[in-house]
Amino acid sequence: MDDNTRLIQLPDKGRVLIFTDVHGNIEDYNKYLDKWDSNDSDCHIVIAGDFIHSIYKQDYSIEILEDIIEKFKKYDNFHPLLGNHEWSHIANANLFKGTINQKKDFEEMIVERKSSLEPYLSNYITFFKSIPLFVQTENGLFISHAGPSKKIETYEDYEYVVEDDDYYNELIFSVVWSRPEKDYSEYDVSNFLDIVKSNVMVVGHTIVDGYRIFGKQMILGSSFGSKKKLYLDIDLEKPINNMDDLVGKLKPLDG
Ligand SMILES: [Mn+2]
Repeated sequence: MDDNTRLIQLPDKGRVLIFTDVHGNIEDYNKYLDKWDSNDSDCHIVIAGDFIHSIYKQDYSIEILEDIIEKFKKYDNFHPLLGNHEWSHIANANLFKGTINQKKDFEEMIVERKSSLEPYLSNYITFFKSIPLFVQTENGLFISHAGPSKKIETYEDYEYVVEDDDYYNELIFSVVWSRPEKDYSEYDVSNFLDIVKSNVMVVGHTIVDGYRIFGKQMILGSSFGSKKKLYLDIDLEKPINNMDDLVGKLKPLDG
């Protein structure tokens, strides 16, 4: 499979930092970014989706998004992934947290800050369409915002998700929305990892305090909803063969 924008493949060289779900929290965002050496091209950083949409009054989603757009253009070692909150704008799909329509709130915030919705929203959507869904590392790790999707049953299904540019089908919906237990089992995680030929995977999306292990999957809690905020700091030259190898790479945001 060729490298394209939906799948980033990292070689067995250097280091990768992974954090997720900052949801407009610029304090956490800046602290994670401070841990990254942008000028070292072998030092990668993965933001595993849902960097926009806060339910709090102090919502810095636009500031974070514009910083991510700038860094994505500037650095080849900067990898923001598509989450369901970014996807909601591509698909023009309302997204509710309780009674709050976060897609609509975000659009209203654009108007407030910029005094018009366009061309800003269209530019943001173009950006969301340009970012990857997955990062896979040579040393055994697969990174995604959510999932795996149970609808990916074969390598051909996976190839279709990676190479297609349609954002409106059920398959993409399930890739950015699927949650453990409700939408997939530990067996489904193993089956997906066999298809993509990785050893373990890491996702965000579902709120956990710090992290949770679900079979061969780690659910990471880096910011939103997590009291114990954690990120991963991985040496790409050492193999990640199992969950113990991955758990050993967890670090606290503060400390
Ligand atoms: Mn999510």
